[in-house]
Amino acid sequence: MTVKVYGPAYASATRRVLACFVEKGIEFEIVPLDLLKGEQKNPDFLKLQPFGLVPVIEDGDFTLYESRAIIRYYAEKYATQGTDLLGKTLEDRAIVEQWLEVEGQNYHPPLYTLVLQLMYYPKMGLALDHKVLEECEEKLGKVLDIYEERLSKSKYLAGDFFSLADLTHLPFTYYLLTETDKGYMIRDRKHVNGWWDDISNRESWKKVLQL
Ligand SMILES: N[C@@H](CCC(=O)N[C@@H](CS)C(=O)NCC(=O)O)C(=O)O
Repeated sequence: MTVKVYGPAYASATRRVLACFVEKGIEFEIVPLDLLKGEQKNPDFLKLQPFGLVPVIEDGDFTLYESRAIIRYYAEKYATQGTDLLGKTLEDRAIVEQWLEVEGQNYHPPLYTLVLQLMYYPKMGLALDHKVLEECEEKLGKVLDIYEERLSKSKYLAGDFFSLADLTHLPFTYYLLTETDKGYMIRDRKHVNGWWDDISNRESWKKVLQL
């Protein structure tokens, strides 16, 4: 069955879901929403996603929001179809979960603020808060030092296999490299840089960027 993804396809959290769908070979149809017009706050959409954010999926009569919950669900639902994104054992799965949590709790918050300020503030005519930017860069740098150590020992975050733990990093790291002047945070760390080149060159991610 074709899964409906309420988008737009360029939104970073939507891209997380689409990368998972392409890896798993899941058929999907994008239902575009105009975020600039605020369509995500329309009463009909709020019935699907009460926080007024994309993405949301509709799979038959099953509805789910929160991109990380969606990718976990489909990686499990189609465990034997397409790329295995969870590993083979319960322990593999636990390590995948560990790094998914690290991404959500440690990596994403400072990265989100950096990207928000550096990418969107100028377009919105807002002044940058340099103190906040410095704090976020310091926090993200400490997280990336831990990644560097980890990736010096294993090819991917959860082990020697590409998994949801890596995939979840794609959308916002992409912005850091393409929309800010902070790309050196990735490029100057040898193992993080090699890992990024590997995961961002996957066919799935290239396809998502074209959607
Ligand atoms: N934690 C949510 C975040 C979703 C999110 O922030 N979506 C953004 C697009 S990437 C959005 O809908 N922004 C519109 C708005 O803030 O009104 C997820 O991962 O699904």
